[in-house]
Amino acid sequence: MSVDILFLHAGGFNPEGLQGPFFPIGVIGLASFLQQNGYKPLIVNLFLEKILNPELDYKEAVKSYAPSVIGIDLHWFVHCYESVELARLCKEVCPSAKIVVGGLTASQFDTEIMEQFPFIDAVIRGDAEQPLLQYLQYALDTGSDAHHHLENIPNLTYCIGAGTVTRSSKSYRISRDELDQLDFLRFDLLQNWQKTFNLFNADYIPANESQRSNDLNEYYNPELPVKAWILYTGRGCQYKCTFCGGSATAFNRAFERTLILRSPEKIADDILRYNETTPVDIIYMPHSPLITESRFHHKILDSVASKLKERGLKKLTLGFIFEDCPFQVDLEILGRYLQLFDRRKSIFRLYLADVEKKTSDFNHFPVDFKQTQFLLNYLSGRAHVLVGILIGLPGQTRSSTLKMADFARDTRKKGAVVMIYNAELHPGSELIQFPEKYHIKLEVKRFMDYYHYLEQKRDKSMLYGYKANNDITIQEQRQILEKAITPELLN
Ligand code: B12
Repeated sequence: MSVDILFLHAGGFNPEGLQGPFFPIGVIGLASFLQQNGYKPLIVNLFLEKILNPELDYKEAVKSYAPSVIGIDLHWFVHCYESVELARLCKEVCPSAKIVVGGLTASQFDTEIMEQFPFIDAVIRGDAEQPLLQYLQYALDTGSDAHHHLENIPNLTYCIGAGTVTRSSKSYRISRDELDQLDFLRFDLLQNWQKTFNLFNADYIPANESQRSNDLNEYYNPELPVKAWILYTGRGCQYKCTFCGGSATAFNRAFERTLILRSPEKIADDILRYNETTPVDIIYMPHSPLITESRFHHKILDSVASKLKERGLKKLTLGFIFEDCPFQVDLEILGRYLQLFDRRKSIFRLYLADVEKKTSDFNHFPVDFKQTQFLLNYLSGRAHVLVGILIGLPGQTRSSTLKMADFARDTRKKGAVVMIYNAELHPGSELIQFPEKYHIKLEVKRFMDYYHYLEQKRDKSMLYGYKANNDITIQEQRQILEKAITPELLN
């Protein structure tokens, strides 16, 4: 089958290293947009394909689609090695196809990527809809003056011949109207789409501590009892958490803006579509009411409730996952969610950095620890709760770690699952941009640091990536906290 543009999600080049089974959900919207404009897109998740067919020859597979453009996502830093190696392979088997990468990480490191890897033809930074459409038109229109064309494509970083890297001066930011026209449920544009729902990230489902092993099949279960997928709510964030590569600061660098949300009606439509037309049991909701204003969420739920009423129904069969730092605690809106969705399936995954305001402020987490405890008491017995404690952050201390351990023990007694995470170093984050401000020493900084780190990795533990000038090491913090949540010590 030949296609105009083949979207590929990488996996399997370093099977023992860090994995990310999912492609960015925005790719479905992108593919739907290109199809609305008369082109033939296809999304292939090679990570999934390799699990379904361990004998799969990537070269043969890629060649068989005879694509004019190959779009590879490089959204999460965990794909810095995988996506580049896939691009290399694609150029080898389809030398005339244009290879373009995009996503958060690619946007942060566009120039370096173009300098290092001549087999990548372009990076699209930030919002990719219009730029990718124009790039596709350029790639299919062989008779044109290439240089002239490329200059006019917004958000594009490219190279002419072996020359210097150029960033087009035009920029594009998607509008709310355009965002509302994208269809994020076009699963028919995805190869083996039904099997996609059998992929899972052990961190999320089931609501348990994750077991990270080196077997790729750990990410796939043909009999998966609970299927989860992502609801598209918008792009970006208004908060400035120092470690986060999806913060307002990081988005500003990559997307030249902070937050854009879809309209509540469109989100409500999608909730109903997931409920009625897909095998999905739980939807993961970014921009949850823990970080986004209640007014927006009331509008979504008003719309869901009225659609349910038209159908003579009172509740959805879906559950939800909220995964956020609890910056807002509004029990009214949370209560409404728990009432309209199936609360027995629903999961709250809360991230906490410290018990002390001083440390939270230093890391720009506008969180009130008392409110968090209030929230946890409310949720106890009402939904599944996971609490992720971030360690290694600048400003954390031995004394605050000990207090955090008490908190972890209490939280666990209330029935929540507690996990401990290294605060990873994300491209574009405040920490990586301004290490001196946070008294940290970076161990990775450039794209090539991430690339080599991931190339050499032989386990699935998380990356930390810097040394903080704290009075306690990250290893000691982990020891203290793990001891506090070991089940035998609970009684
Ligand atoms: C929803 C979400 C998830 C969902 C997945 C959603 C999905 N499939 O898209 C789940 C829960 C599964 C998840 C998992 C992970 N996530 Co996450 N996630 C988010 C969250 C909350 C929102 C993402 C979002 O808004 N996307 C919308 C926009 C930005 O992306 P998009 O529309 O999908 O894609 C657009 C562009 O990126 C670009 N684009 C994307 N792909 C491509 C491809 C091509 C060819 C082109 C041209 C363009 C392009 O064009 C699209 C449309 O314009 C962000 C937080 C945040 N504030 O952003 C974290 C975030 C992106 N995740 C993060 C991380 C680290 C992870 C994990 C690696 C965690 C882990 N350590 O295991 C995993 C990896 C998952 C995987 N690959 O399997 C970090 C990323 C930092 C970084 N630079 O790497 C963030 C910033 C949050 C955080 N603090 O941890 N995540």
